[in-house]
Amino acid sequence: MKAYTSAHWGIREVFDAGGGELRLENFAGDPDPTPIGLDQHGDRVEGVRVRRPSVRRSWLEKGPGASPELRGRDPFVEVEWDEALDLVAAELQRVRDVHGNEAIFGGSYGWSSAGRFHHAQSQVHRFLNSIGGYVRHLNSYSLGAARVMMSRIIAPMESLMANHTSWDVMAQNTRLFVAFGGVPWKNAQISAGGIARHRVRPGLKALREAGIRIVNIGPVGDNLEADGVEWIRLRPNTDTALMLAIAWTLVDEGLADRAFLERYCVGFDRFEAYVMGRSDGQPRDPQWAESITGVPAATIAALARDMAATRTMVNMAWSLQRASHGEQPCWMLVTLAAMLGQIGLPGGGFGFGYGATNSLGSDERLLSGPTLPQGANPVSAFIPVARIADMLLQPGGSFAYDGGVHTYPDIRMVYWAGGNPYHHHQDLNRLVKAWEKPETIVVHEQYWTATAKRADIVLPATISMERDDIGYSTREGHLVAMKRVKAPLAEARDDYDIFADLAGRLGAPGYTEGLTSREWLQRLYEESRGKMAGHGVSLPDFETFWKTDLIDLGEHSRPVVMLEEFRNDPAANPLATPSGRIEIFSETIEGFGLDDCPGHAAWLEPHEWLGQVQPGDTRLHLISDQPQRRLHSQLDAASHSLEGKVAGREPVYLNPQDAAARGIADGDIVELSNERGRCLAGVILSEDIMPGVARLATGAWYDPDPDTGLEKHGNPNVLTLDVGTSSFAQGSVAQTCLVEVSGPVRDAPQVTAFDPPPFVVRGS
Ligand SMILES: Nc1nc2c(c(=O)[nH]1)N[C@H]1C(S)=C(S)[C@@H](COP(=O)(O)OP(=O)(O)OC[C@H]3O[C@@H](n4cnc5c(=O)[nH]c(N)nc54)[C@H](O)[C@@H]3O)O[C@H]1N2
Ligand SMILES: Nc1nc2c(c(=O)[nH]1)N[C@H]1C(S)=C(S)[C@@H](COP(=O)(O)OP(=O)(O)OC[C@H]3O[C@@H](n4cnc5c(=O)[nH]c(N)nc54)[C@H](O)[C@@H]3O)O[C@H]1N2
Ligand SMILES: [Mo]
Repeated sequence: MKAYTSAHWGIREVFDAGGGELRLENFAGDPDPTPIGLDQHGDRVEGVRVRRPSVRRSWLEKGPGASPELRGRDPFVEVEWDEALDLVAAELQRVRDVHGNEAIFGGSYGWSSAGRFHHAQSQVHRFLNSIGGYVRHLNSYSLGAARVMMSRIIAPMESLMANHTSWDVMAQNTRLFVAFGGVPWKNAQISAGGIARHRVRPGLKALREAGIRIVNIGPVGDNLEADGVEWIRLRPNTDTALMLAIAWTLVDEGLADRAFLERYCVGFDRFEAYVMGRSDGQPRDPQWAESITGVPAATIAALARDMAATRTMVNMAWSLQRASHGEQPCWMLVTLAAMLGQIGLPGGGFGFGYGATNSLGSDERLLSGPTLPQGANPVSAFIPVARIADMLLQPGGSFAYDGGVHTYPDIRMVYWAGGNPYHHHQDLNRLVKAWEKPETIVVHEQYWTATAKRADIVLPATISMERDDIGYSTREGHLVAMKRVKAPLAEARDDYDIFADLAGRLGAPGYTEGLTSREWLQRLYEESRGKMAGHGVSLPDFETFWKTDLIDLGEHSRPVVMLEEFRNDPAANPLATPSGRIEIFSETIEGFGLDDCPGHAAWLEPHEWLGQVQPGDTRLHLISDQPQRRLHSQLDAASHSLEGKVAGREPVYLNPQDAAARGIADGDIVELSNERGRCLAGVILSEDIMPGVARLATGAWYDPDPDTGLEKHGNPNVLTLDVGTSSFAQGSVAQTCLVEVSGPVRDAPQVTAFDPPPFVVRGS
């Protein structure tokens, strides 16, 4: 073996394959490794790399703001690095002089690469801070609603995520595991920062071996792979209604744990009045919930009794809050678990994302690893991350967020490194219009993604294997010397070196602090080593670490029970909420006076859902979940992702009943459409998706036909809705979407997503 490398999907061993080629193999210590990324090299993927600095022709010839409608169509001109860096530096200078730093959007959301130092998003933030700041984003697409809600009512998501009850504790103590949205091992292939040991499939297997009953609730049946799982089919976006009816039954039958609610919570009486219908005459009983969710009332009532009768873990997927009123399932999950009274007991209470990434339920020790300091940002303007198109379209407009009202800044320049908004954002046709507003868009990319193709200046970035880095992820139990194993492709450079040269041109020595990449690795490692020593973990010095290649922190494992200290002594260990307890009713949120987020969990109708589909209306609810064969849009051109396509398009899963009604067969190409856009996809028929619902994973590279606007490859974000979850958290609502499905489509146009953009020589 030559060295280790690490990615969000796992640690890899790198071997020489002869003839200058490399071969990647799974880390030998991983009990359940994933195939993602093993094929990340080779001509097919390298053919999509950005090779040289490239400038959009109109921008190069006519300057900032030239023909913004040609972004994505204009050819590029390749230029020398010095010229590209001079152009970027001069443009940053111009925008700062004329409009100030608050005209630069540097939010730069995205997952970029694992590795603690060459983390593109941290680097771009640090760089922009060193030249006077930038407009930032708050929260994530992952947990837009949850982050704002959970910290108001129980605890910040960071601390909840890091302290989920571990799989070993559940195997020993849980009797009933109820999952809203499954425990998809496909998603647990990933952990931000890398993985030594994939634990979700082994964890689920252990639950079954321990005889634990598993109930999965949702529109999709194959997202909890274990023997004997009971699947309750539920209409998308209606989980809150179902949980309310469980709550109603618990109250009605005297099964709610009044002692727990009294001691550890505030405001149950307000919620109780709502759920029982005392406040508005509408009891949220199982009959009521049946009409909304499609789940039989008797099933709901029986489940409520079973949950109260035994040690129950209630889990919810993150996808539930990536939907219209996504705050409500978060609040309802906590409310329901509180009523069951098992929060803080081994194997009871709630989970929020078992399976969403590998780290949830880990028993590896909680230690903070090496982190690149980002510096201070003097600019105060921000957006909730998913409000980017609103910001660009409405400069000076106002938006509500977490109880406040704020103003959208007037953005002239967008700087992105390590993310792909033409993958992650909703309603891409709207983003296309918003994207015409800035005068200049600079993107650092490894690949010719749809975002790179729509930039004015594209700077080629190295991939992890082309640079030295340190791999570490909280609760994943490893520290990896990620060594450079190949030379950068063509003229690709590290993001750090690009920013260092720009900082030099702009007179901002604070960015590098005079250190080389290697010196930074050493500094970050030594700082982290000091912190770990404080937690009783002794690490070797940097030189020894670099020679050792990999440090396994696994010997420090120990079982975790979420919120155990709080339960044991709520006075000594209060929560960071105003009351120090779980807020089933929140005076604070009620005080914000928002129609779309009242003072307790409630059922609020989604913007689009099956409840609006009347007889004769043929629309289906579209779920666009995370892809099994890649991380978002990353490595979509690699063979593992391509092998999953149907007729060269992203697969759309349809129930055979819905397909038959439309004359569609397995393997057909179909068109999905609504008033926002149209795309093609390849059909897989499956009984694991309930009638009325379609599933098209996110991440197929965006590939619109320039003449017809038809997206040819299967990117669901031409269909999804671009509004906030509510005026409280403003998260993304990707899972709230109705579509028509029609077909079969004959003579479908070819997919061109993986073609690099056109190039011309200067002046031609
Ligand atoms: N419809 C729908 N949309 C969704 C979701 C959904 O469920 N449904 N999920 C949402 C969620 S939860 C998320 S987190 C987002 C994810 O959205 P993103 O994080 O934006 O998606 P990625 O494809 O991971 O994009 C990362 C980009 O960084 C680039 N990159 C990697 N390493 C480096 C580096 O070292 N330097 C530079 N300069 N670039 C690098 C990669 O090539 C890639 O283009 O998508 C969101 N969008
Ligand atoms: N392989 C792979 N793994 C990933 C990622 C990836 O791109 N690829 N992305 C990572 C990231 S950034 C994140 S944030 C996490 C996301 O983790 P999640 O948000 O939990 O992931 P999803 O796959 O969108 O949804 C999980 C399940 O919820 C179901 N579901 C959707 N809507 C509803 C609903 O209304 N009710 C119910 N009950 N179920 C519903 C979906 O069908 C799906 O099976 O995944 C991470 N893991
Ligand atoms: Mo995410």
